[in-house]
Amino acid sequence: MKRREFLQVAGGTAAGGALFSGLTTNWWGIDADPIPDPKTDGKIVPSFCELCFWKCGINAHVKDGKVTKIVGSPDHPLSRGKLCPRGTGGMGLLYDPDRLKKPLMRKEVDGKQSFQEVSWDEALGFIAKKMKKVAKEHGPESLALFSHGFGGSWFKSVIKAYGSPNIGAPSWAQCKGPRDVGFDLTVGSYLGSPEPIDMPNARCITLIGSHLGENMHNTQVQDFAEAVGRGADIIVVDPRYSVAAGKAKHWLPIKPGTDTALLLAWMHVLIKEGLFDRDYITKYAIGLDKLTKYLADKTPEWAFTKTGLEPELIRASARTMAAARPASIIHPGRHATWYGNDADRMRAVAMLNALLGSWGRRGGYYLKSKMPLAKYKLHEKVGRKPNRPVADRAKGAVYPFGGVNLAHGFRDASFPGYAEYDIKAWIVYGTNLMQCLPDRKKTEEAVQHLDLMVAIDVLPAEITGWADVILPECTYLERHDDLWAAAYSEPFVAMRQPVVKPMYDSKPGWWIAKELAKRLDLGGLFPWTNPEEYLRERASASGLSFDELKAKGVIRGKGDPGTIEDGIELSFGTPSGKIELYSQQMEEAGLDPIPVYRAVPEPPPGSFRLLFGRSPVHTFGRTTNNRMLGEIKAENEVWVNARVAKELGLQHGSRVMVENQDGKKAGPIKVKVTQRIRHDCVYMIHGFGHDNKKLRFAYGKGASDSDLVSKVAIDPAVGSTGMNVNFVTLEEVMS
Ligand SMILES: Nc1nc2c(c(=O)[nH]1)N[C@H]1C(S)=C(S)[C@@H](COP(=O)(O)OP(=O)(O)OC[C@H]3O[C@@H](n4cnc5c(=O)[nH]c(N)nc54)[C@H](O)[C@@H]3O)O[C@H]1N2
Ligand SMILES: Nc1nc2c(c(=O)[nH]1)N[C@H]1C(S)=C(S)[C@@H](COP(=O)(O)OP(=O)(O)OC[C@H]3O[C@@H](n4cnc5c(=O)[nH]c(N)nc54)[C@H](O)[C@@H]3O)O[C@H]1N2
Ligand code: SF4
Ligand SMILES: [Mo]
Repeated sequence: MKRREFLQVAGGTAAGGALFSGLTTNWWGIDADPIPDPKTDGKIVPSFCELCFWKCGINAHVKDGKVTKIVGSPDHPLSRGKLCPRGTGGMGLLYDPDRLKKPLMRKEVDGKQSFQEVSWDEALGFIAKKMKKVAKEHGPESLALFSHGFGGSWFKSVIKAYGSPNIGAPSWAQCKGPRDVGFDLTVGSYLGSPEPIDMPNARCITLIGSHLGENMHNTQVQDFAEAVGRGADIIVVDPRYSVAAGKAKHWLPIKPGTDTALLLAWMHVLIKEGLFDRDYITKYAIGLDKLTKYLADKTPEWAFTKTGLEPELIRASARTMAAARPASIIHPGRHATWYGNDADRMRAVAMLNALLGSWGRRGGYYLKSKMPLAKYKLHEKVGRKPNRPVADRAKGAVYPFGGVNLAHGFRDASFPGYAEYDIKAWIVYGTNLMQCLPDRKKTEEAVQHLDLMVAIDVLPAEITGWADVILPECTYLERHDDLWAAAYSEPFVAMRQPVVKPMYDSKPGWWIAKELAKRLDLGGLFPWTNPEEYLRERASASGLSFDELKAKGVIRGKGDPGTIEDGIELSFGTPSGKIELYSQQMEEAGLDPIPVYRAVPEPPPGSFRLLFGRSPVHTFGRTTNNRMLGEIKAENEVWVNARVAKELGLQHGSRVMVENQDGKKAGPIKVKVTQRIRHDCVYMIHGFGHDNKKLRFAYGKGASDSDLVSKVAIDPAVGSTGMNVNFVTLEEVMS
């Protein structure tokens, strides 16, 4: 029998709660003191959203202890009084009947494994004991913390103090890693989140993939809408006619995987036709001569043979973006892990922006500001210092610019002998590794090698079914988190506070972390009894009024000037101190100093490249069980080009199984027959196709693209996993 069978999580019962009354009452008792809501006669509590990672300011309306609606905070720079549909649907998570309700432990009785409800004391006692054993037998470095989402900060502090450097999230090597590295190599800055782009003042915005409007990061979509409303030119490069493409002056339906060729050809046109910002480049950049020479033969005609895009369309779009410079943005995107040559593509994006003179310019990229926050014990280096390197890469593997830990690397290091030492324990906070890491089977196998596996979640996501212990965190509407000092055009500090008390026997992350720390003899990290005490002290040490934070949820600061037009003197964090159009760093690492277009394998005849993206009303798989949002979109479809569908005999609404090159299957899923996608690829929204029955609403609805991403292409500079390299066939299911 497997060491860990996948178990469906049983829901908690009300009766269980009485057993552990010492811990179940809301002894911290801190509903924020809210202000009356004149319209509903209820209360309004300001806080910030966690339906995705953008963290907009919310005003939650509460009546009789129940949240009645959630709206955007007018005071908060990221929401400006508006939310995206997901944020508005936060009650669908709070009142989700499938929520995790009590701590659960995997127990084996007569050879049969099941989850049993236990007290917090038993669950945390067990975890602490196992963690001590792992530390003693294998060293504390053998524990990996996977943590995604703002609430993970408490656990990061505990795990650092415990002595492990192995902390990672899928938001790097499965998301923006290559983008940040591409920009860092070129202009000396990771872009981070929110991206520093001044879209409201842009006169041209070019989107490469980046499907704004479907990708629903609130402020960006507001900014994009403002730019469109003002008549900015929009250029969209996407094999799919995205929502944003519907607003575009030029839509470039590119052959997937060939964007670097297009970027090189665009730069060729800007240089050849003298359309680039020569003064800016002369002052701020190095390597123009080498780049010019390299680009000599990267003509639109050359790019046509790679991308399938008409040379005249390439020229016309290059001229459009140049006419608007420097208020012309090539959007950096976010989910950049596509083909394994992604850092190079993103370098080309950064270089094209440089030729347009957009870095540090109004209507281009601004430099962010941030308000300083006082450090507290939690943020200091305390506890044991790790004395082994991070275990995220194979022995001998070198990713010269992989500055951030690789989440899939910790998974792989759980197989004996892969890394310098083995990972023996996982704590998984707020990330559904079974859906977000490529090659799910490998993730399932990795779990079998562990001595301890803990999942901290709000829902019975697939990952929880593989845990030894499941800890039910309360939702973002029921807890405090640490202060957030955002780096943005205008700096601000925001505070999350409970809108209502935690339901069931769920607990806030800070409480769970604090109780765990105590049992690990690290209690000194949390020298306070309730978080208001800590937050008040930290706010005041940072020169901020806690009472103002509590009343408004946010304090806005005055930013430094962010653009040349505002009066900054530009400097760059690259080795040369300039924009690098030719990268010595890459050359020294044995990689290409100028981005090279490299063809990626093509789907064999009869197969299609699997592409995926976002729904405006869902965040990955974390909202697909949300019944409020499910009313708008309850399942995904697979987009199939109309001509292809005809050839395959598929109708709109036909149900198909999707199978990839490795025999992995997903579905059944409905077909969306559309002219809005090329013939060589199919497309799905990520986050559907849950197979944990305890997600009663989402279970079995649609299909999971993750089940089909069994192959990846690793970026040699970053170590990130390009995932758009899987090919699928469709087979109709007759019912
Ligand atoms: N509503 C909603 N919004 C979200 C999220 C969410 O879950 N829900 N998630 C957030 C997160 S964490 C991220 S990282 C971002 C991701 O959002 P983006 O950064 O916008 O993601 P992409 O992968 O660039 O965008 C997918 C688009 O790229 C196109 N595409 C696929 N392959 C290619 C190609 O080879 N070339 C080109 N030019 N286009 C291609 C697809 O057709 C699709 O339109 O969204 C964020 N916003
Ligand atoms: N196949 C495929 N893989 C992908 C992507 C894709 O498009 N396709 N996208 C990639 C990208 S861009 C990213 S950023 C990653 C994201 O991948 P994940 O980090 O896995 O993101 P989510 O799917 O939002 O999973 C979040 C988990 O946190 C839980 N959760 C929600 N709120 C809370 C909370 O307050 N506390 C706790 N403790 N848990 C909570 C949810 O129930 C869910 O289980 O996935 C990457 N992987
Ligand atoms: S973009 Fe939407 S889901 Fe994300 S934080 Fe803002 S309101 Fe919440
Ligand atoms: Mo992401």
